[in-house]
Amino acid sequence: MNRISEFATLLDEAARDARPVAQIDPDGRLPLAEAYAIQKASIERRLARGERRVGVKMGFTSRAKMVQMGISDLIWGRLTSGMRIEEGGPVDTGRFMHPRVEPEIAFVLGKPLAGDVSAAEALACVEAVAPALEIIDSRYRDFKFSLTDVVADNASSSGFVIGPWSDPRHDFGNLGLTMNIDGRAVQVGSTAAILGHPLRSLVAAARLAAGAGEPLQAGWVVMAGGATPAEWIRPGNSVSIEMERLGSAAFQMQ
Ligand code: OOG
Ligand code: MG
Repeated sequence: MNRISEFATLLDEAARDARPVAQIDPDGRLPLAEAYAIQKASIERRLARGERRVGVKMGFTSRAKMVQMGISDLIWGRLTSGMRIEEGGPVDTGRFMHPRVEPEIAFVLGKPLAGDVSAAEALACVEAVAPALEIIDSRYRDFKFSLTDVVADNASSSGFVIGPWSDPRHDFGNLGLTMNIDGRAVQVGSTAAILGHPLRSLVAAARLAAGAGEPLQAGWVVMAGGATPAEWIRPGNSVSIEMERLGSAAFQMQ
């Protein structure tokens, strides 16, 4: 087995069994392209188990997240059907190691979108936008990683919850939001924290996904990235995001 499939298997099994592993590249020696190849190979193992590819997630698109995790490069990961959590529904905590949650905005595409596009071209391909929550659960011990570690680990993605879809023609570039745990607002922010406007995250997703030979497809979801720092979550927590005009999304940690 070569290094790529070896690390892909390690990370996929860590996620599947909810058992954290040591960092694979603590000193950041691995080429970034190899880290993305590991990510791709680990997602292929999920697809081989019957999950479907449903979109892309962006990471470190806000300063708050970059500062929290000490990484200042934009990264992306692959979303599969197994990561989708029903809005309002219970989430089995046993599938996580040390989960965190962050408030995001999600796009669903009505048309394929690829390459170097303008914000206007990207917007024309968006069918709808929605408030969303992402559950991240790094496969590395103590949630510690280098840039290449987290890229190989599919940008820590573990679950995502999407609220009601809205018409994207009303500007969503500066919508106030709160993230609540057990009825208490634990983070307050705005969609403007995501690269100044979340559409910029979609533009980057179109470029990066096409560059990897996997252009964004009609029907795919794109998660724009956390607007605030992430918060730890535990069994029993009730978690929600409330976004100005777009409404709310929630889940319950069982
Ligand atoms: C990496 C994932 C970053 C975001 O929205 O910025 C991310 C991590 O923080 O573990 O999902
Ligand atoms: Mg995120």
